[in-house]
Amino acid sequence: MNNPDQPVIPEHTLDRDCTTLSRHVLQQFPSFSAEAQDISAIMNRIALAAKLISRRLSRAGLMAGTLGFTGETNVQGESVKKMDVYANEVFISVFKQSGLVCRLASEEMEKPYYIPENCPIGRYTLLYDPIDGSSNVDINLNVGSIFSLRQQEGNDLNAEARDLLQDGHKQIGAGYVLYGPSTVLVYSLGQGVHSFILDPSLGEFILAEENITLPAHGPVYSVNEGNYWQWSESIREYIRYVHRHEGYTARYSGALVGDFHRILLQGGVFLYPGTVKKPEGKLRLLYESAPLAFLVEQAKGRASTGFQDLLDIVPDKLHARSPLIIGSTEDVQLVESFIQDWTRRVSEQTAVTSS
Ligand code: AHM
Ligand code: MG
Repeated sequence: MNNPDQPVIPEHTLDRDCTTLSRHVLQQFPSFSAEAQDISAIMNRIALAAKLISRRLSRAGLMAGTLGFTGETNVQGESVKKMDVYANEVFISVFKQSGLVCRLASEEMEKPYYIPENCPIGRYTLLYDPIDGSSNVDINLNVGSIFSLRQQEGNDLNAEARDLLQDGHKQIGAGYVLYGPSTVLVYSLGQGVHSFILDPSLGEFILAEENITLPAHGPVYSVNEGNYWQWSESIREYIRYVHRHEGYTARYSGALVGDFHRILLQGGVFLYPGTVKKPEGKLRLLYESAPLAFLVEQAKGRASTGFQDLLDIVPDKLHARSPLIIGSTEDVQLVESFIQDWTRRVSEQTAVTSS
């Protein structure tokens, strides 16, 4: 019962406002260890990068030098946008002189970027896609940033970062930032998936939802159907199946982070399959697909290439690509069944023809 002599304090609101990202990260660890402090500091720097990028995006149409292309092409052969360059540099800047992260690797840089003053104290590598879905920047639609944290192994700083060529289970943590009507940060350190909303008046990410879990099935399928003509028959069969059955609805924004966020909260499946000419698909494993696979598994969903769990894939190079099917367990399984049935039928047919 309330004590009439005490002021009435809106406890719930205050507790909520005080559950900031850094406090939440520290709560993920059993003790206030050096590791806990390091990871909490790393997450704080990522949050700072997110705030800087969010601020620039919100003024993009008003400031000079924010919209459009630079005229350069990145290591992927894609045209670079001014916002890609800015966001890539923001991540580098926030980690300089931090003693936290020795090495950064991003979609926009051919080779990993070493920060000598942070090594060897900082034994982590941060992999990131600074602006995911950057074709949306110029039309004021949602974009994102994706990140993945790995332990740095070995001291061979000048080589090809071969220690990063390991499966997705090796990630210590992963997450993304969605720059939409509000700026949302979602992360996992292997103990559930948690989301935070940026409160611009406080300049803090405040807890929105803890331990997010996906339903086993959802109505949404999210795929670029303009690629229909390039797909193998297995994906076409799946698409014809959803067209002919009640209960499915299509949603596709052109930015993986936004499309994945919808699936995470409401269930369903996102797919970016390979094509006949490019069986590895478009999305990059280490800083796009694997971090989201890490999150989806923590949220009781699944991520697959069609043949195996995405987290089991070992990339052969830093910018390796992989097909991605990600979302609710039953929906991912349905897509896999089309791919695997078709592959089995083709190999049986080939066996008959060649015998
Ligand atoms: P980007 O990181 O260079 O922006 O490319 C990745 C994006 C994803 O966000 C999105 O799912 C996909 O590319 C869209 O590609 P497409 O236009 O072929 O559908
Ligand atoms: Mg991307």
